Amino acid sequence: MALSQDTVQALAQRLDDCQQQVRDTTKITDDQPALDWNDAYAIQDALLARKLARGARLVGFKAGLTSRAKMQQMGVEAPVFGFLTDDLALADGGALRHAGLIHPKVEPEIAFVLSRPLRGPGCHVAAVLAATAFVLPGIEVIDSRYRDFKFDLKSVIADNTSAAGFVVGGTPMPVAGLDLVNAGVVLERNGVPVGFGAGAAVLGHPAQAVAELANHLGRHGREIPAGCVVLSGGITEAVSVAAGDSVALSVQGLGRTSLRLI
Ligand code: OOG
Ligand code: MG
Repeated sequence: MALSQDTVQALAQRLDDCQQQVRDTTKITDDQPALDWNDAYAIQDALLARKLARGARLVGFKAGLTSRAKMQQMGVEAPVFGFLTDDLALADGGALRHAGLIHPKVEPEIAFVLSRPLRGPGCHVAAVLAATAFVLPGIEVIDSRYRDFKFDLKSVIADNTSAAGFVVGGTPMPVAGLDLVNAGVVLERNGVPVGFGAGAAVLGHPAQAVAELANHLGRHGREIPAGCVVLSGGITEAVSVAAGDSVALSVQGLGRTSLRLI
């Protein structure tokens, strides 16, 4: 760790305030060039602690920047991991206030829910599939707290990987017999298809992102608990949304989910 505990807390407060007050900020690595990976995740942990202290509950985890399309769009080269709290969860078809967000985008994902906890190191695709209760289509809303949605990997980790909301579909499917690699994905905005892909876009198989999350948490002595939601990462580029937009996702074999910006 290159930063003091006080600096970690102050940076978490800065990002938390930006989210609550709906304003952006410069990347934290601009002021703290020495910030290391442990600092970045320590700031994310401090952000989670602040939310839990306000009464939020941890309901899941997310992997991000797991597809080439996302890595190229954001100009970064490796996956990142974040947390999901209950205040981010929308009901299927639910609405999110655009005025409560800075510059939101949506992305199509495959969500996993585990029947057994998973802990790395050594977690792999088959172990994830064996521990998966069901999968669902998921739309993630991301809203970087950084100006113009521009960041480096350490800054975006500290900012809980831009997490701002999510919805998952209502029909859970067990993974046995599903082809998550070839599963076609169509993202629609206002009825117009705007993103296309297949599950393989995420690290060759979306369960690989869950395995890497388990390995990441294992390095910090933690696990993915049974029953929580895991978003495996955007399959296509993220798409900007405005107030009044409706967004729908269909994933072959998994059905549809949708949300609205009001
Ligand atoms: C970082 C979060 C990326 C994903 O699914 O790739 C992410 C960002 O692009 O703002 O959630
Ligand atoms: Mg995402």
